[in-house]
Amino acid sequence: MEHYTIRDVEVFVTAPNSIDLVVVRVQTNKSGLYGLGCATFTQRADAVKQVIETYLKPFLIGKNPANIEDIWNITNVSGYWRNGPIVNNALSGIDMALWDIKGKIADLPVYELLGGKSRDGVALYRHTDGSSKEEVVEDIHKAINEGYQHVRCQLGMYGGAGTNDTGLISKKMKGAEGLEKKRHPDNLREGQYFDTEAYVKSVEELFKYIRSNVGENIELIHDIHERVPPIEAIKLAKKLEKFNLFYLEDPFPPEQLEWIKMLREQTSTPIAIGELFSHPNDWKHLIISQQIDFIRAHISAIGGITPAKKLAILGEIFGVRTAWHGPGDISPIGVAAHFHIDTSISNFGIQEWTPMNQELKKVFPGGPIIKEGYAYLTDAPGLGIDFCEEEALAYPPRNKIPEWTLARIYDGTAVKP
Ligand code: GCO
Ligand code: MG
Repeated sequence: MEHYTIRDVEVFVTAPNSIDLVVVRVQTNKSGLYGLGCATFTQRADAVKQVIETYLKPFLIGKNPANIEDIWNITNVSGYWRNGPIVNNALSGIDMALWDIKGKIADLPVYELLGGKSRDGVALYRHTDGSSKEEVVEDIHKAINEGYQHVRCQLGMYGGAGTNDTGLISKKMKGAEGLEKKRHPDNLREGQYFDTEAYVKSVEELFKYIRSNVGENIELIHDIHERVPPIEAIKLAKKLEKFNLFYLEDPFPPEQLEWIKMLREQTSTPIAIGELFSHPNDWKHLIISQQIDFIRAHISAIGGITPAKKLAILGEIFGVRTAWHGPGDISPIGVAAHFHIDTSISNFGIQEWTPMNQELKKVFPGGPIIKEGYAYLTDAPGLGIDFCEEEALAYPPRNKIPEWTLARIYDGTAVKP
């Protein structure tokens, strides 16, 4: 058996879709044999890069890339403090790259290393949105024509439309669906404002309109995005029960998961949570006590493929399916990693998919085939996707806090975004 060693670890931050993406490339002693990984924590991209370059790279050079499990565990404990999103993303970049290398050495796609195909295509959902219910239904019809059988439906993204282009809400503002938003105090501070109550009222209206205009033959998802007081989320979940959602996402933030017991007692609307999780204690109790139906982890924020496959297995044992987080702030390498796990596990639920622009496709050639609401992996070895450094240089990182995270409610109070 040929002996390989890690020769170099490189980190690139690029923004082909105007979102900072963190790419890791692990080079081996065999010329041309390298692995790619996603370490994208877009709101803290540079911090992740520093962790890899300063701490992980010197430690990894000379190591045998085959020992993925050991490398994950020893780098995870190497900082003593652990299970946070910045270091986990750094571990993820390395971890995915090592799985990519192992697949290339074996001349097998990663899903084969994970147990082979449990399905022939990965069912996807895409986002639909609009600033009126009519616009949302129009977008849903478009998605159906594209072949999607599952769609996420938001009215004005999270918390309802209503910010003017300066991000500041003027005093008396028409919210989604003509719902009056509350008047603000004077001297409003900067922020992305939304009105909790107007939002909750607008969502029931939205789903009533969707079901009466689109019917029952489409699976609907809605993301509360942890933006409302817990009791409001329970109220909303009960109101939405009659619309037969595929799942309702993030009713509560990770800091207030104890509310889920009350929610479970009052509604059977399927619940999905997890994109903000980074610590095993975030998901362990929730899954073991069957308090969620879908685990929505952001794979790089928990540390990559190695922990994600274990999380999927825990879910399988307790009847919880996967719905990995797949927004625009994950690189196509992370997306490919999703699909390899989705293709092989038995408890796959659904996969969030954010269509790629041409710039992304140039920077990340190869990858899965997306067709009529399904993703199909090729038989290319490893993760089956590449990275073009020259192209990436054309899209320098932004390195700034995205405005949408600076969420405030009508009186200026900062809230979870
Ligand atoms: C989703 C998410 C995203 C996040 C974003 C954070 O369900 O796709 O909620 O939209 O807000 O990924 O950076
Ligand atoms: Mg979400």
